[in-house]
Amino acid sequence: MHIAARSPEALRERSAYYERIAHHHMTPLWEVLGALVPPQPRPPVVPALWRYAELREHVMEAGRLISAEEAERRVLILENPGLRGQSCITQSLYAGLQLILPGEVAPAHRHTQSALRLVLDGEGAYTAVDGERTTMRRGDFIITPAWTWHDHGNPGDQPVVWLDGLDIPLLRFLDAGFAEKSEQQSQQPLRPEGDALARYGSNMLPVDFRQAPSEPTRVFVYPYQRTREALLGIAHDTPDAHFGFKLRYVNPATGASPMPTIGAFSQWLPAGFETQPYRSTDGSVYVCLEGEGEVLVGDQTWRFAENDVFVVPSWQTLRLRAGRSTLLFSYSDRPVQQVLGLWREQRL
Ligand code: 1HN
Repeated sequence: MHIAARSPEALRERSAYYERIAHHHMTPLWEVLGALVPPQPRPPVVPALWRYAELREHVMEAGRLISAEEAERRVLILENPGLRGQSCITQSLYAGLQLILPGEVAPAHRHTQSALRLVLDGEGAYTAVDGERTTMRRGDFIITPAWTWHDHGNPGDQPVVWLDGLDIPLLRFLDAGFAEKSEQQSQQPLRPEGDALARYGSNMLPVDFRQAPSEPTRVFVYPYQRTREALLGIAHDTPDAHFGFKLRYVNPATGASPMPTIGAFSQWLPAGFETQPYRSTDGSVYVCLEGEGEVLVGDQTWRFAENDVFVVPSWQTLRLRAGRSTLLFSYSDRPVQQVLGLWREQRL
């Protein structure tokens, strides 16, 4: 419907009215309705890429400026250029690069924010989650579900760097954040390394085990070797036109995402493979674990290489081209959108 132009006098009258109602903390919906209920997502998030080769020296420099203990967590946050100052990479998710040097510990604490780690550089550190340690190896996907005690340590001889992914902005939005520090620097191991994976991650479960659907998985490490084996084991087949070969990480007891707020995925793109344009409502963070290629988001193109991180905003069209055969990890808030009945995708 065409709306007739208003006279300057009518517009002045309206402005004066807006000022009067502002004193009562009211504002007219009709001035903001289009922005509040857009016909499709209009994220303030912009596509962006971080090159690890350029970041590494800055991450290592943080190791000379502050200890892990003093920092509590020595992390450089990857801030979306469209959301500077907000500590987020998408509207719902956080990403950062964490460094732990030989001999250091990052003290035990817990919080209602859920975290994932993707090990990028160096070996020999560990993460402990609720009394069990796991050695961090490159490409390992490790989780610390909400309210689990966790600490990190590096008894090895190399600096270790991983990507942290958390649901910090989502919990901030919900005002549901709690945190506490442990009295202990490092958790006393209650079980030997590998216990959870043997018990809950071997295509079997303890005979009397029952789990509520929303509980996080007891498996807290998804070793890279197993991820690669799974992807290479299906790569003889015809690749999906939009994904290549893409698998999602699950809670093996339920088939749901490992944690209720963050979904995680790995995909294999054969050398030279190019995906068809695709978009979905879950803004996603990608990490290249192997290979190199090109990513096209909207009308922006970047080359990516190992350990590079890029972000694809909600509902923006994504195309990927692998140079060499390529393994990409990604994470998003998809399980939240799915449980609310909001998630949409479009294969173009
Ligand atoms: C946290 O606990 C870790 O445990 C990393 O390694 C990053 C960012 C904000 C709040 C807590 C960790 C974090 C964090």
